[in-house]
Amino acid sequence: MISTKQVLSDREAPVRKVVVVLIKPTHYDDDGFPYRFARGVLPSSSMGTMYALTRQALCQVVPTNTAFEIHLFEDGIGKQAKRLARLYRRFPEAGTQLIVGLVSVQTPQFPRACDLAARWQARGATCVIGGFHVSGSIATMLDGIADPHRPDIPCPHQMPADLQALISRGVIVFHGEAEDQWSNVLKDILRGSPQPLYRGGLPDLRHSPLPEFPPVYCDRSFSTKMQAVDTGRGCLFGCSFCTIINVQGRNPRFRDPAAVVAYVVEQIRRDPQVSFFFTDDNFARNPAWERILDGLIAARCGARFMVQADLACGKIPRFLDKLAAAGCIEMFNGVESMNPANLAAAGKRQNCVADYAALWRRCHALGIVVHASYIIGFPYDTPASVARDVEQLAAAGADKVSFYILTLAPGSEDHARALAAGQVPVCDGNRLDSFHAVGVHPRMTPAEWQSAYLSAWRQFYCVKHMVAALKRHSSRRLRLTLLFHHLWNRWSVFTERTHPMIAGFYRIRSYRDRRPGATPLPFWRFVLQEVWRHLRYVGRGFAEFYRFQQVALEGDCFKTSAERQAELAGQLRGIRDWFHRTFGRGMTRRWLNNFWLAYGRNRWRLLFDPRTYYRWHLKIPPYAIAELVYTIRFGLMLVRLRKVIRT
Ligand code: B12
Ligand code: SF4
Repeated sequence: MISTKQVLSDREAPVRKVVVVLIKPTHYDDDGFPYRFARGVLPSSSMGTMYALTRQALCQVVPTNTAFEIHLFEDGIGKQAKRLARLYRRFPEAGTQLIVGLVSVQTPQFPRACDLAARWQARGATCVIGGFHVSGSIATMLDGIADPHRPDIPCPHQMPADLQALISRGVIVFHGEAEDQWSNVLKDILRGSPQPLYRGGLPDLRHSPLPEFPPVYCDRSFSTKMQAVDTGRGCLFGCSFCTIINVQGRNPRFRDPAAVVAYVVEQIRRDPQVSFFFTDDNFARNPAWERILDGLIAARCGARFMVQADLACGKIPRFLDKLAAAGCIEMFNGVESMNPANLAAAGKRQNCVADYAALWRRCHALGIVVHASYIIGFPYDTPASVARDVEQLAAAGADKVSFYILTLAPGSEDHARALAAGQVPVCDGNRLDSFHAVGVHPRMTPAEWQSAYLSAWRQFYCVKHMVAALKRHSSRRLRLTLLFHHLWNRWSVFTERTHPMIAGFYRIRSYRDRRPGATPLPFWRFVLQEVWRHLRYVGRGFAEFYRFQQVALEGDCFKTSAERQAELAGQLRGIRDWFHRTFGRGMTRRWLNNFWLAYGRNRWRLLFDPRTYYRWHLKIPPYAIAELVYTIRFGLMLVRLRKVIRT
């Protein structure tokens, strides 16, 4: 335990070193454990940006005779959380001024960020919090939205209570973007006279630094070599559930296109396997899109990237062709709903459902994977309408769909209106993570709403739709990538029971790190839960592996399999056929999967009524041998394809 006296005396020592710790908080699961994984998926562009800005600012504001250190940590990644805990124990440190930045805190992460701030304050740190929760809440609850196209958005003009509580605890609240103001905040902290609230506003991005990632941050912490970077911010549309327009504005601002191209080329020179995610919410409406794409085409750097764009982007002359020529492999489209009445209610007027199929066919022809987002919980949604929409999405040509639950996020027009009407559900932000049904829906109970969401994932990621999506693409590399994404989505939702955009690889739970105030959990119960969780991993691992094999084989991911599929269709027809299927040139899993499913359906009857069901048991050995042979053959195929898989 550190005493207050010690913290104070360490603070009073002359400052010889400044340590800035940037932390991206995670959020808590329903049992109060932080969502934390052995490996994450993507390095955070917000962390990269804040690192670059902090390095630049400290060079300006720290006196020359004072050293400085910057540390970056993802609270949601096991290895980094351990390093963070080690660093935490180092403080208070005599002669060191400690500043902790809680970075890119979204609404679900806000409770965790508050807990982290309290812990670090106890070690003598000055804490600053920024990100979408703070900026969105202040925009709609304190400042109010002045937008002639969206008049009469109500605003109480009061500092939101959760932020006021933080300020009164001495945490500095940062509203807006850090580019122009962060150095002033650091200067004030070093002088010992920080303000409680800073406003970064909407800076001109043309010459602001691009993200930088120190090697120690990326070191074996992420499973992909994808770098997230924004080439612009803001969106010109006006969807009522969206926070982005109220935080980043409706006049898109953009980075210098030449700087973006030079950045991409430099990153590829350093590591040819790197790919990019341009995180702009609407790349198609970045006024500099054409200059960026032309630059990438001219650079011939072999860039591969994904973008987000609206569903009317196909109407922009040259956009799709140039996108593909520059190396786009995936486009994320905000479909949100297939029901025009829902789209009208959400103010999403740019989406025309009848045009989706044609746009997506063009994407497929250009070798771009179509990733759609679909939100469940609009006023006209019912479980049946959602199921119909999912079929429609698959038929229109969506290769991947990310499903979300409609969430009243602070900072959105919907939230502001609900607040004025006294209809904001009582819930802490932790559950506003877009995969928990929170609040009241006019046509679904909370349980129906949650189950419509889970059913949508199950329905879209069935073997039939996954195979159809793979077959739309002529490039085998793209088919394999898509296959892994499908597998990833299934694993995150059904095994990790979270959202693919939050999940990482292999969940880690620590008994000691729980949300303050969570229901007490005896240690023996925790151990039992952990044992069950790992047994589940094994069971689900097998199930997904066999499903994965079937999709890979039927989706023509391997050269030899396609032409033999038809031959091996139907049920097993005797010993010769078994040899042919097990050791022959072609492979298909349908007959094996059908057998195991039928076997599983008999459940306990197979044990308790062996006389009637003995035939089933007799059938097991040939199927089991075939299974073993398939596993080996499939493993060898993957080894042969390891280069493609690695990229
Ligand atoms: C890319 C992205 C993702 C990527 C992240 C990729 C990556 N690792 O970088 C992925 C797909 C993983 C993702 C996931 C999710 N996302 Co997201 N995401 C975005 C998106 C489109 C861009 C984020 C970004 O990189 N911005 C660029 C950086 C530089 O901006 P920034 O983070 O805002 O930081 C600036 C300021 O906020 C400020 N600032 C931030 N932190 C700090 C700290 C200090 C100390 C200071 C001084 C300043 C400061 O200065 C920064 C520089 O200007 C935003 C929308 C948007 N336009 O920002 C949504 C957004 C942030 N996501 C959102 C959501 C809801 C989620 C998910 C919960 C969705 C889900 N169910 O899975 C998850 C949560 C994941 C997680 N644990 O963080 C919401 C948040 C809403 C809210 N009110 O909190 C947003 C706003 C989108 C929306 N629809 O409204 N997301
Ligand atoms: S198109 Fe996307 S980013 Fe733009 S306002 Fe609508 S939801 Fe927000």
